[in-house]
Amino acid sequence: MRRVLPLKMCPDRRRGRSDRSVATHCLSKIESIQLALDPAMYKILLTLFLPLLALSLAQAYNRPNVLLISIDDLNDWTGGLGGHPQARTPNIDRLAERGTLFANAHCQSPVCNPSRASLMTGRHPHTSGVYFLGPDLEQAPLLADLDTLPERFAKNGYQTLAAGKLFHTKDARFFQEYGGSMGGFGPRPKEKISQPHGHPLWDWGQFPDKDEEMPDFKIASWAVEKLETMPADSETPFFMGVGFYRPHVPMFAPKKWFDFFPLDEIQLPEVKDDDRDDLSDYSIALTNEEHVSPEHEWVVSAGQWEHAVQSYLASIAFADHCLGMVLDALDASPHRENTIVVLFSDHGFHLGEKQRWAKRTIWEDGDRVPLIFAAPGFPAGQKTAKPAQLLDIFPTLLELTGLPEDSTQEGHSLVPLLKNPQAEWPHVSLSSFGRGNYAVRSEHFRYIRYLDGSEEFYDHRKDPHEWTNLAESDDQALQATIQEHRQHLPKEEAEVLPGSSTGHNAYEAASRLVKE
Ligand SMILES: [Ca+2]
Ligand SMILES: [Ca+2]
Repeated sequence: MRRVLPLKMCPDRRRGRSDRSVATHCLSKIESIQLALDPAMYKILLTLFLPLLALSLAQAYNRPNVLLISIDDLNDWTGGLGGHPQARTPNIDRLAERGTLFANAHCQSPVCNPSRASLMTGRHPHTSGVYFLGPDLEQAPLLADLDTLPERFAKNGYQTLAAGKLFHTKDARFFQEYGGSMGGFGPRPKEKISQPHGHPLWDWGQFPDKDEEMPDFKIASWAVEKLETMPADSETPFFMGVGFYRPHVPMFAPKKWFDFFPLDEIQLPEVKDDDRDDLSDYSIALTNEEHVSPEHEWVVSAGQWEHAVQSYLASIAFADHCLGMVLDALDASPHRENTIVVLFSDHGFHLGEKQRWAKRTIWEDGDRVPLIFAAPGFPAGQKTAKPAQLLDIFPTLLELTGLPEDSTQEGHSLVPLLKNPQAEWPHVSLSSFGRGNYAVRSEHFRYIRYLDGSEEFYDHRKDPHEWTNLAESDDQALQATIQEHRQHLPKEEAEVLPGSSTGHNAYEAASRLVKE
């Protein structure tokens, strides 16, 4: 007599076939066994295994698609996060209305490469040693052999495809199908528009003429076409990545996006002139020396502050429009009811706050990011202030899609918060910028400890701009709270893997202030 294999043991599963095709295949095998068995024995076997088979088939057929959308260098200037009163993000806001907005979400590193390497592998920078713009995750010994997020889904029967920037570079390595970067950071004019000196990408203004010339428009159009043409009754669910490049510099967008923000009506970020007086020399050096972004003093004296803020707002509005194209296509497609949508940015961005520009700080302006999960079957229109991390995305998606749990992941599944945004949540968010420099963000506080031992502590209930450093407060209750936050600092820290980058240079420059 031949033995009937439970579905989990069906050998076809090991040949990389989708759950759905495996289930169908196993069903046909069971049917063929009927012919070889005594009818009574067949009935007993059927009674034993049919419920299991039915469950497995239902799981395979119902496994949801994943649409993972990234917006590069977008800080909290969105409707739901309230980072800037003039931010225009109707599509980010409508996505938030469909799911849960994590209003206290933070990157693990305020630079593209380490942030995305961490998100895509589920490992902190202090585990991998990838703290800065280099090395690439494939050059990091601890990351090289791990599944990245799309690879894990591919191994579990998903069709994976992407266009634009999901990883820091070379996305084609990690997706089965890659539509291209479509021109990446986009076309540039023959001469710079606003910042004549400095890094070639550092510029802002109205350019080019039409949306159709923008890479993000092409990336959105690629996704629209895929959503329109992928059959709903496909055997395999999809994992689609859509990575937008704006508002990353150059902060260029066509004129019509600037017209929403007349220059003479621009509201500048709230900045306190003496904000840096309560910071350590190390803190200031790490976040300013050797950086490629323009100096705040130059931006102000050149009369460019309003124009740069306008350009960032216009770039966000344009990226949001491209997001809207994709959401419209999803809604018009048969995939709407069976697709989990996740939206994130890889880190924050300063536009003059703490007298500086761009990323590369572990303050709220450098770390806070939009993070939205809209998953079928979960409550909509929710917002939570519990601390969330970008490296929570990986385990959350495993749980939402019913893929096997991965205990090596360093993040936490956010599913309890998708069910109840007020759920008990013992976790904090941890960010770093170089070995020894960490920020611990809890529901109400940010604690920072730098390599030289200097500390900062901010109470977000009273001080959303992090103007008042309370680290040396005499208040005993507050000191006890600070001590609680210190407990979350990593106990083990990987060495900084070598590379050539702004982060490496700033870290090196600040190290002169560390006493032996
Ligand atoms: Ca970025
Ligand atoms: Ca201050």
